[in-house]
Amino acid sequence: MRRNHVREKLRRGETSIGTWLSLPDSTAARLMARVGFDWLTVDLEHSATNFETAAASFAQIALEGPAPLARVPWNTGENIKRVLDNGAWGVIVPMVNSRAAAESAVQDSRYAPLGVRSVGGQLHAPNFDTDPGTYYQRANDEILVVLMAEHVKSIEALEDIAKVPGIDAFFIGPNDLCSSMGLKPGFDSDDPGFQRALRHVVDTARKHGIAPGIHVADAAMAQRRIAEGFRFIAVASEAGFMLAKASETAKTLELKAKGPVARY
Ligand code: 3PY
Ligand code: MG
Repeated sequence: MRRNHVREKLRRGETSIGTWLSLPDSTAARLMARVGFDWLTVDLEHSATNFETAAASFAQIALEGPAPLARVPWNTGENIKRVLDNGAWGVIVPMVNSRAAAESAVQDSRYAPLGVRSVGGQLHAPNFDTDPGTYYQRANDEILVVLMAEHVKSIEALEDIAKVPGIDAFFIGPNDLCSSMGLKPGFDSDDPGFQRALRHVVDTARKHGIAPGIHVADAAMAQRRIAEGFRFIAVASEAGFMLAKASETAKTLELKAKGPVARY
């Protein structure tokens, strides 16, 4: 059975860099899987992607080498079970704002005796290049569990959340975090409260042996966040990269845009 290189890297304290897949398209997943990122996260929270398209994307990604991860639409057992059973190597769970929410996300991601994940599915084992029996035995050691800290409530509860065993990384969603603080959504803010929240996540995560993570807009911001101690970094998204390059080209050719484009 293949090892989850992202979980291994994070456990060694190394940095792991990936990106987001926002488009419901397994062909885009295949192409992005050859660029060099450690992992690709299929976003089922803010996209049109359904479980079927996600499963096709997980397969393409796993075949090319990176770890296929899934951001689930919400923290429920159904969502977590379906992405894992369809071949994701890990889950990124949005808006985990309490210890109880963290416990349920971890439990839903692990088979007994560590959790309550139900046994079944066809596509998990092939994505780890193994048979179902081996997968059921070893999945608890390989599945990556990332909880999102993207609300002031999560920042306030983080010390308590971090005590839940089995969390691999905390991942800051800067847009939602800004929004929950009454700030304009964005990847960064000069607001002292926002800056304090980021430091608190890095310090709390480190103290508990959890990797601190964050979504960034571009390579320069990724380098800055790595220097600040973040270890699990998502850079933009395939849609963001496509639009950024297309906009730059259109601008050079003095074509008129309809408006600014989204970056993730
Ligand atoms: C946010 O910025 O809120 C996110 O969820 C990024 O992934
Ligand atoms: Mg968010």
